[in-house]
Amino acid sequence: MKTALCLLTLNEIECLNLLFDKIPKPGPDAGFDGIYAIDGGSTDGTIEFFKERNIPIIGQSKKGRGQAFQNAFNEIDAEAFIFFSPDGNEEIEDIKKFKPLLKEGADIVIASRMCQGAVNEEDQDLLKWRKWANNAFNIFANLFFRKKGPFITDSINGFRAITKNASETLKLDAPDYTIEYQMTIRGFKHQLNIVEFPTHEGQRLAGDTGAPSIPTGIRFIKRFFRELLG
Ligand SMILES: Nc1nc2c(ncn2[C@@H]2O[C@H](COP(=O)(O)OP(=O)(O)OP(=O)(O)O)[C@@H](O)[C@H]2O)c(=O)[nH]1
Ligand SMILES: [Mg+2]
Repeated sequence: MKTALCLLTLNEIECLNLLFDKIPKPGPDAGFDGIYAIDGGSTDGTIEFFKERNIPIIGQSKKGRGQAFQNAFNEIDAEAFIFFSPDGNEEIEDIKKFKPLLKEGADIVIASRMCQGAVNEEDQDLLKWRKWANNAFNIFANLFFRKKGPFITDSINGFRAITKNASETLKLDAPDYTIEYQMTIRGFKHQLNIVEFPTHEGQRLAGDTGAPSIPTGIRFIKRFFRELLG
């Protein structure tokens, strides 16, 4: 199964300098066959970083993380896509866990920060606002859209994979950070086979978040109702 590792970047040079060399080279042991960057218009040297390493770069004429997913589906020749954010949140060691599950028949594979054996970046904190909000969005997705299959614990996480076939079925069009939520909800609606494994979420290594909590939370609420009414 020809699988593409898609690095999603918007001004991530500081983090790339810290972690890129830890990402394995494509091959059977790595769990992917090609590596690509989908870049949202970086101006901090991220693009030059990829060019120096001969990583194919897919640019974006339209802004947004969701748009980056759509560009990956449209422009990369692969049977499956693994999405990876190179900022420290996601465990490089887990990249190889997706392909075997896809080959076993999963349509979507999610690295979960919420299931047994997983770690969320807020687990050390007393007040886990983001985790609680994510759990609330997650429960609503399961409650309103899941028709069969197991309860999904992390319908929002970006560290995930999807087959080309599933991406075509779901016709995803969320332009922003709600793309994963839309993918999981539509996966439920189409009764796709969604599989999770536990992961450890790390802290962002450097740079700034592109997803401030309150505006992003409002987008999630709007996304939920659009999927419910649409
Ligand atoms: N291609 C592309 N990537 C983006 C865009 N917006 C954000 N990203 C990348 O998506 C990943 C996740 O974004 P973050 O800003 O880290 O969001 P987050 O993980 O919710 O927030 P943090 O807690 O700060 O890590 C990062 O690798 C970003 O560089 C975009 O418009 N296009
Ligand atoms: Mg992040």
